[in-house]
Amino acid sequence: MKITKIVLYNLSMPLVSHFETSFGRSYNRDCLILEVHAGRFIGFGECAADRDPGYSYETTGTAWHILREFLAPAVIGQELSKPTDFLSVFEKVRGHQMAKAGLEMAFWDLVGKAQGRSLKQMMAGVRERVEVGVSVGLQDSPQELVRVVAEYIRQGYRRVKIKIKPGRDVGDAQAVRAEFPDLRLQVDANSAYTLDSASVLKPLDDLGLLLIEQPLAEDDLWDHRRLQEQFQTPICLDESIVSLRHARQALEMRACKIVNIKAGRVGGLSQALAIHDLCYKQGVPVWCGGMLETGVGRASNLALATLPGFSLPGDISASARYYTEDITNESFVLNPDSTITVPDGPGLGVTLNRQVLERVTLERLELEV
Ligand code: OSB
Ligand code: MG
Repeated sequence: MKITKIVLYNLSMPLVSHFETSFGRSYNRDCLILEVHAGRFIGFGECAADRDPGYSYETTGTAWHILREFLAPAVIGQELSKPTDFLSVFEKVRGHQMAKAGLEMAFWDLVGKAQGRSLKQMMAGVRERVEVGVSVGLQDSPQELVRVVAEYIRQGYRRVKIKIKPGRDVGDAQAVRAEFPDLRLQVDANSAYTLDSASVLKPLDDLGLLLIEQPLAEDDLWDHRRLQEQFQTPICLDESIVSLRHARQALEMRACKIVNIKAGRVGGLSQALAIHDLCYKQGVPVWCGGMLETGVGRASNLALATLPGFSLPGDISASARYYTEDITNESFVLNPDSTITVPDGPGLGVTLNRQVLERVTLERLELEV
C-alpha cells in the first residue's frame, strides 16, 4: 500500500467530569488524531500524549513536531504492507513512543480495512467482550470518593481503581474498602513516591488490593524491586515499561508482579503484543491501561485486551464515563457483567463523526507527497 497523505488533528475534548491524578487535574483531554491515506482507504489512529508533560515527557506539542518533521515524511510516498514495516522508520527516532504508536495504530486500521479483517482478528484475539473497570480520579474528600465509587458500582463496574498521592492514600483506600468489602479494588500513584516515602503505604497491604500501580519514578526499576520485597500486594508497573526491553528487565529484576500495557506508552500495538507474549509465557498477568481515549483509541484498547494474557480487567470504561459527545459514531457501553463488547468491523471498526471532530479540533495539518 502506498501512503499518499497523512492528516493530523490536534483536539481538545471536554471531559464529563474533571480527572485528577497525583500530577494534576484536567478538565479537557487533549490528544492527536491521525488519518493515513492509501488508495481509497483511510486509517485512523490516536496519539495518547496529553497537553501537559505530567504522565509522560511527551505532549501533543512534541508529538505534533515529531510526526510532522520526522515520522510522517519517512512514510509518505512509501510502500508499506504490514505494521512491522514501521520498525525501520521508528528506529531513526529516539523515544517518542506515543507519536510512533499513533501513526502505527492508523496503519493497523488501514491494513484491516484493506483486508476486511478486524483488529482483533489481526492480533489473534480470543474473546468477543473484555472485562473492564473504572479509574476514579482524586476527589475533594474520602466521603466524596466513596460517593463517586458507589455511583460507578451502581452503573455496573465491578473493578475500581482509585488514584492516590502523598496525603491522600491509605485513608482514601480504607474509606472505599470499609464501604465495599468485596470490591475488586486497586490504587495508582502515578510515580508520586520514593522508596523512603512509600513506607507510609504499608497499611495498603491489609486491604486485599488487586495491585499497587506505579508507586515510584518512571526510571526507577530497581527501587520498585526493593519496594516489592516489602509488600505482599503485587506491584504493577505502568510508566516504567516503555519497551519490550524494560518489560523483560523488570520481570528479571522482580520489580513488579503485574504489567499494565498501554500501546501508546510502548511505541505501538506491535510492541504491546510483544510485551504481552513475554508476560504470557512467564505467567505474569497483564491488563490494558487507558489514557482517557476517544472512541478511536478505545477501539484499539478493546482489541488489544482480547489477547489471552489480559487476565485482569482493563481501564477501558464506557464512552459516557469520559465524553458527552465522542468523535466516533460508535459509542461503547458497559454490559451488565462489567464487560465491553469488542468491535468486529474491519480495522478498528469505528467511523468518525466529522461534525464533532471539527468542533473539538484546535488545529489540522495535511501532509502529502
Ligand atoms: O496512569 O493509568 C494512568 C489516565 C491518563 C493518564 C494516565 C492514567 C490514566 C488513567 C485513566 O488511569 C484510565 C482510563 O480510564 O482511560
Ligand atoms: Mg497508571
